[in-house]
Amino acid sequence: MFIEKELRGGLMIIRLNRPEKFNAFNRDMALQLQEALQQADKDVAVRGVMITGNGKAFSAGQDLGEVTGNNPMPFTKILKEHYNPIITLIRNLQKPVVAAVNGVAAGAGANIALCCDIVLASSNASFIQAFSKIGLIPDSGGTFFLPRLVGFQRASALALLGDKLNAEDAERMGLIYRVYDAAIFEKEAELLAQRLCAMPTRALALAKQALNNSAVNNLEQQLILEDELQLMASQTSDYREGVNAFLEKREPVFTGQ
Ligand code: LHQ
Repeated sequence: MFIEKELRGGLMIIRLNRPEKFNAFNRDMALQLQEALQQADKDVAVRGVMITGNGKAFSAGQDLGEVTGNNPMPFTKILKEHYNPIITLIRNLQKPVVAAVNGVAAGAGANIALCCDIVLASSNASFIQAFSKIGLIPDSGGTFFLPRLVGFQRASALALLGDKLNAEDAERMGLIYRVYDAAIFEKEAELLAQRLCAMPTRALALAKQALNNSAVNNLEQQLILEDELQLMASQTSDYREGVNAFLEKREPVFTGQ
């Protein structure tokens, strides 16, 4: 299997598993990742997802062996059937998705990480919009997320130059949420992801939906959407539990419902 799944409590840990190829994506790996994300979305026992890489890298993006040689896979097939569904699945997943970037994240590998709800990185990690170095343009949502994360100027520079950005610089420019020293990274990333799993899952999903739409809505549309989604949040049992726990001066116990 090119994707490993492990359920720890409410957290589904998804590990990209082609370490000898720096977790570069071939078709099977892309389809297996889609399947794992779909399963995480459906399974009520799953309250959050963490994606990380086995070995030294997070992911080196597209397996360039698959697009070269005698029988190369057509580009549009790769985007339509591999990467675009992965990005859409992550953004629409009704649970928080954390990217735990353990090493280099390049090309589509970088952009899969950057579309996650919270991006954490090891001090060993780096981010490369490697596309321009081989004559391509950023895909897998790169041209959508990059300018929204770091502003147009930095997005342009990263996309055009394809420079390697280390984790500290990525954190400083707001590309990612947080970098941890490599020695404590795995533990801290899981702690944060587990924390999310104990939170009001429905409300997190609704917040995610609002943020997704904020990229395209104007203020008036966004205020209307917040009104609709807040009403839905207020009808969850986790909302009642949150308020009761506050009034009773105790810690809330959220069930995700
Ligand atoms: C790889 C790869 C790789 C195969 C490392 N493929 N083997 C969409 C539409 C359609 C087509 C094209 O793509 C896309 C989306 C994209 O993602 S385009 C961007 C594709 N990715 C790249 O261009 C990155 C290529 N890789 C690199 O630049 C370097 O390998 C990085 C910077 C990631 C790591 O460098 P190093 O730390 O020096 O490691 P390395 O280069 O020695 O790689 C380790 C092994 O992994 C090595 O295998 P080997 O058998 O020689 O030890 C590499 O061949 C293999 N590998 N990336 N994308």
